[in-house]
Amino acid sequence: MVGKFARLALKTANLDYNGRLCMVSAGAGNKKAFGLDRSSNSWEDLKHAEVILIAGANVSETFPTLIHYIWEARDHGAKLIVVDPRVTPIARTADIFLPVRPGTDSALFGAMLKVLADNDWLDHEFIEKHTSGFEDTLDAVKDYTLEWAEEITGVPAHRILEAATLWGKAATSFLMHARGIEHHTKGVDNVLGCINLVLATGRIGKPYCGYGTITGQGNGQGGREHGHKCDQLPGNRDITNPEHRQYIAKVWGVEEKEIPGKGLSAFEIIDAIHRDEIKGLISICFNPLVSLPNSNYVRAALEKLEYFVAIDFFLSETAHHADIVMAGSLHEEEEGTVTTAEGRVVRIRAAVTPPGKARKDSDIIMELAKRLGAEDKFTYADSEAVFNELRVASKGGTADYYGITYKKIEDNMGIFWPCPTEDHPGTPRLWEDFQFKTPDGKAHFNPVPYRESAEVPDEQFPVRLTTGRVVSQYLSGTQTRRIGKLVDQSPYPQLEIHPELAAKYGITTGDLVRVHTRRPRLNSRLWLWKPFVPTPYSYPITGAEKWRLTSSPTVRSTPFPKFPNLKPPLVS
Ligand SMILES: Nc1nc2c(c(=O)[nH]1)N[C@H]1C(S)=C(S)[C@@H](COP(=O)(O)OP(=O)(O)OC[C@H]3O[C@@H](n4cnc5c(=O)[nH]c(N)nc54)[C@H](O)[C@@H]3O)O[C@H]1N2
Ligand SMILES: Nc1nc2c(c(=O)[nH]1)N[C@H]1C(S)=C(S)[C@@H](COP(=O)(O)OP(=O)(O)OC[C@H]3O[C@@H](n4cnc5c(=O)[nH]c(N)nc54)[C@H](O)[C@@H]3O)O[C@H]1N2
Ligand SMILES: [Mo]
Repeated sequence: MVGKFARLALKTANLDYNGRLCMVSAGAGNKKAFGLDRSSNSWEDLKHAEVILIAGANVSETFPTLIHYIWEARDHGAKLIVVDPRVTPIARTADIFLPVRPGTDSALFGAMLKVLADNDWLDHEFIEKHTSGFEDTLDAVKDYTLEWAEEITGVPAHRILEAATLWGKAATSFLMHARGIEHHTKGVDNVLGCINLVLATGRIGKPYCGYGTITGQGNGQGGREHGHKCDQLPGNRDITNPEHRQYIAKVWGVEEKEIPGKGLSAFEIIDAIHRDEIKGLISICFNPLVSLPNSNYVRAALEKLEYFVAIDFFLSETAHHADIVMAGSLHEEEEGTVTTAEGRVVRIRAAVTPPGKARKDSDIIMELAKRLGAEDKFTYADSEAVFNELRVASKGGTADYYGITYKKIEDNMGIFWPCPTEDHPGTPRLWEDFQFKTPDGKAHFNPVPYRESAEVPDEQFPVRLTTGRVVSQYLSGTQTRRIGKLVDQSPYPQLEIHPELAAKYGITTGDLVRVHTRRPRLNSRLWLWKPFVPTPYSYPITGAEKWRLTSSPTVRSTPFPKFPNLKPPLVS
């Protein structure tokens, strides 16, 4: 609805989604390799994989529902490899923990690929029949020795070898990654580095073998499939492709030329406001003042707008700058569907009605469309009618929902796309026929020569800073910073730092420190890291112990001190 509203009611090309700040590198990497942006498997496959590799994902704190699947796999004997600069709760339980320096993952994956090739742990038949680009990809890593990788990544050579050996010798495996490797100027490289490991061993499209990115927000997957992006139309169609435009124009009942072309992406919109090219903005479900980088620059843009509307159920930092705030609805107040990290379309139901004068987001959009003279395009009786239009709009696209109905979702506890016809059961495991969605129908290896991060430490800024989440706060915190117990657990953004570095600067847990970066500075309380301790646990681990291990926050050497008089800051 939002995509259609922007194009047909507001008549703007400039619409983008907050996944731009989230999984967009994974989406781009997946499209390059497979021609499709979806996790390859249902997590049922994860439960029976022999080896699981998790890179740049603090799953215990950020995706607790996944933990259940991982433990089940562990109970079946799965080995776990974790790649993260920090000892996260899941890293505590790993068989092999690879503590990379931030920004060096592609060197690690490159060296692992070379080990696979040197030992001939390759699936030659799969590579020959179903992929392209293998030779060039191998050529790009020919000099990536273990010693070289140790030098770059800081991970001991023998541990990289152990990880590659485990991966190489396994019969089945599952690889997952999240923002830790994706939020980089070379996020796509990192994603492709992972995919190369999966393709080299041919472990895709087969039972208990799989690969996928772990999505972020509730509908992070569905939100990036159906025309909510500046270059996209429903069904993952390309807004610059004349045939795709024709098709959607027909579904929407408009002339093809009425659909605007490719617009600006999220941060480009902020730049365009600064250049006076955009003067009005509507923000729905978005708190860019906190979530976009360079907040002073974003604030100046919001102030510069002639007209700014925010649709939110709480007065976020961003909404404070709005001319008009419209009280929208919670997820619990709307009917609809959500597409999970697995690519499974599920129903959500309204449990409560919006209080007071708040209205459902969909009602607000329909009312605005009416007042903008596009009422005839927004005459949906209910959420099922919106979904039924989406089914037709996505038909024939790569993200094909046509065969998914509310009833089928209900009867099957969700349906996996693509699902092209009503008698199609949906596709929990992609690529079983090895027919990839690339132009040549093959999965593509992509060479990943290692390059440095765009910004590296120097004399003036000698330390790496990376960002991450805590279990008790959700994103910009609009919702969780209002809940007392959660605020007690994480009253402030925290800085975590290795004890050796803290000692060097003469600072300790609980200190208030000021961090200067090449962009605005940050005041934060300090929290010390526990240095890495090799896994002291042997399997099987049982019930309560599992939960103790993975449900408590990232290893911190002392509990965070309480600051009872501090209220959570409203404007960060
Ligand atoms: N409680 C809670 N849950 C959430 C969210 C939340 O805010 N709070 N947000 C949701 C959203 S939108 C998202 S996108 C997901 C994010 O889920 P995750 O990606 O799991 O979360 P992050 O904390 O951003 O980062 C993941 C890990 O990457 C590591 N890391 C940092 N730099 C590097 C690097 O260069 N290489 C590697 N290998 N690792 C690195 C960090 O140490 C961190 O442990 O979580 C979702 N779930
Ligand atoms: N420094 C740093 N920045 C980051 C990240 C990081 O790791 N570090 N992570 C990035 C990532 S992965 C993400 S996903 C983005 C998230 O960026 P945002 O999407 O801007 O963050 P949220 O806090 O989820 O803000 C969503 C807003 O929508 C409102 N909202 C929630 N649900 C609804 C709804 O159903 N209807 C309406 N109308 N409003 C709703 C909330 O109250 C909130 O104000 O942040 C990115 N920014
Ligand atoms: Mo995200």
